[in-house]
This record gives sequence, C-alpha cells and structure tokens, in this order.
Amino acid sequence: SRALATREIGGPDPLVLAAADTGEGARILLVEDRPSAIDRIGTALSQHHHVTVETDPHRALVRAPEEGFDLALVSLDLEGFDGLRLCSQLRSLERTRNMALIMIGEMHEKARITRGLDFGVNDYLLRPVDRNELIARVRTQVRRRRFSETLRGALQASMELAITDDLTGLHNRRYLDRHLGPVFGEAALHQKGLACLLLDIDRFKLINDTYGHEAGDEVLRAFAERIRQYVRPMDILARYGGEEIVMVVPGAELPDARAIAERIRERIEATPFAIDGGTRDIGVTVSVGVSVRRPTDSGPADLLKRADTALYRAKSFGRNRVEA
Ligand code: GH3
Ligand code: MG
Ligand code: MG
Ligand code: MG
Repeated sequence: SRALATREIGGPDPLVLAAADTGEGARILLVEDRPSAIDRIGTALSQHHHVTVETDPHRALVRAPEEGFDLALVSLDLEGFDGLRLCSQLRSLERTRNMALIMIGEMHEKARITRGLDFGVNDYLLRPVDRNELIARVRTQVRRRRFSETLRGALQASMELAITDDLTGLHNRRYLDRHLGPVFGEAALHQKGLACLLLDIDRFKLINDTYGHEAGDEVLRAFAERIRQYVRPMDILARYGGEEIVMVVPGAELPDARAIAERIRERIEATPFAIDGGTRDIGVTVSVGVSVRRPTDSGPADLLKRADTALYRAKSFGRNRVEA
C-alpha cells in the first residue's frame, strides 16, 4: 500500500486515459459452432482484436475464467446447448462476472434475447451479422468495460489511500477508529481476550532536533517497518499519532501482550536504525503502554485510555520500558 500511495501522486489521470480509449486490441472469446459464422465474425474482428474461437460451450466455460477475456460473443443456438445458459453461467462466475457479453441470435429468438438482456448480457447481434454493426457494438462494450475497470481501480486506490498513513504505509487513525469497534465487539461477544499496545518512541523530539526532521522521518519509517514484523494478519497496526503506533491483538491476554511488547522493546533497543543510506546509525528506545479488554469496558475507548495511561506511566518511570 506504500507503493500505491506513491504511485497515486502525479502521472496521467487514468479516467482521462480511459475516455480516450479506442476500444481496440481486446481479448475476445467467440463461442460459435457454425463454420460460416466463425469465418465471417472471426475475420471481421481479427482486424481489431485478438480473437479466440471455441466451438464447445463446455470448454468455453473452462477457458473463460482461466484466460481472462475482455468480451465473449456467444451464439444462442449452439449444437445441443443453450447459449443463454452459458451467458448466465459466465455472469455468475467470480472470474468472468465483469466480462462483457454479446449474444448472437436469430430474429425469431427475440424472447430469449430479451431474457438475456434482463439478466445482464450487455448486447446482442442478429443473424446475418452485419460486419460494421459487429465491430461497432464490440467496440462499445470493450470501451464500457475498460472504463468501469478503471473506475473500479481508481475507487479502490482512493479507498486504500484514505485508510493509509503516507509516511509509514501503516493504517491510519481513521482505519483504526473504523475497525476497532467491530473487533472489540467480537471479542466481547465471545468473551475472548483483546490487547492493545501503544508504542511511543522515547525522546523523539531530540532525534529531530539533533539529526533533522528528515532523519526523524526515516527513523519513523524504519520503526514502523520493524514493528510490522510482529504483526499477524488479524492484528491491527496503525499510526496513532506523530510517533505513536497502536497495535491491537485479538485473542491476547495480558501475559501474551506483555511478552509481545517486551520483545518489541528489546528489539528496538538492540539494533539502531541505519539512516542516510546506511551511513549513520541512530539508537532509539520505545516505551509501551499495554491494556487488555475488561468485561466492564463499555467500548474500545476504555481500552485505548488504559493503554495511554500505562504509556504515561512507562514514560514517567524512566522510558524504554513496558507498563500495563
Ligand atoms: P517522550 O519520550 O516523552 O515521548 O518524548 P518525545 O520527544 O518523543 O515526545 P513529544 O510528544 O514531546 O514529541 C514528539 C515529537 O514527534 C514532536 C514532533 O515534532 C515529532 N513528530 C511527530 N510527527 C512526526 C513526523 O511525522 N516526522 C518527524 N520527523 N517528527 C514527528
Ligand atoms: Mg510524548
Ligand atoms: Mg515520544
Ligand atoms: Mg508521543
């Protein structure tokens, strides 16, 4: 997500690029078993796209999810098989759900065509297929699909950015605020342990004052990276404030939480951070406030509050220590 944060800054707007798309060069699957139609449609489309012909609908159903086509053209009157069923199956499979679909049918099959359109087939062509109409309808669907893929990607990227801290690549406070409630509720419901570790670099202001703010940033990044190594997939790790990181550990009781905190504290103290491309080492220590969920807690705020109080104690007892 850190790479993503950097990638999102600058560069051409993907939506503008998508709007300028010619709708050419798509990967198209043609499911058709009439030799004359294969020839006619295949030849016309091959000038603009990469066309794969599949005469067997069962094989088409296997190939489509595996080969990642942008669009499928499906004949409604395949030998001994309902093309409409193939369309519906392609719509319901996870890997082909967003693929563009065009049916090819006869005028007298209008009722089936309508059913297809009703469950999400994008468009249709009537036989005999007109070459220009074929190319135009395919192009429209290819552009539509690429555009919605771009939108989806942009939406996901901005959602990711909204919950990520730029400097460290960790989750941010917003993410924590949104996720701690449900995690806390889950632990309370099943009467499971839940621990909170609040980690704060000791005398960080002094690091900034001595080595400069840039060096401070570098230390902060390296600090976050080292802590990240102690985190399992179900844990939450977020930048809580300036040089404070919060770690939430579902399932942990006090002894486990203390042990994790102590390991991190030791590990930070033992190995200084190499900054300026390894030319300089900065020794850092960290204080940790630990809290665990109590049955009397009314919400995650109580848990955080106790971690904060414990951290304050660790600081006042001389720093570089764990308090609970
Ligand atoms: P203590 O041991 O009591 O925690 O002392 P401290 O100096 O670490 O604590 P204090 O809260 O007084 O200062 C925190 C400093 O962290 C002040 C602030 O300038 C610095 N800081 C906060 N965010 C950043 C950041 O993103 N980059 C850098 N370089 N410094 C930051
Ligand atoms: Mg402080
Ligand atoms: Mg500090
Ligand atoms: Mg602080």
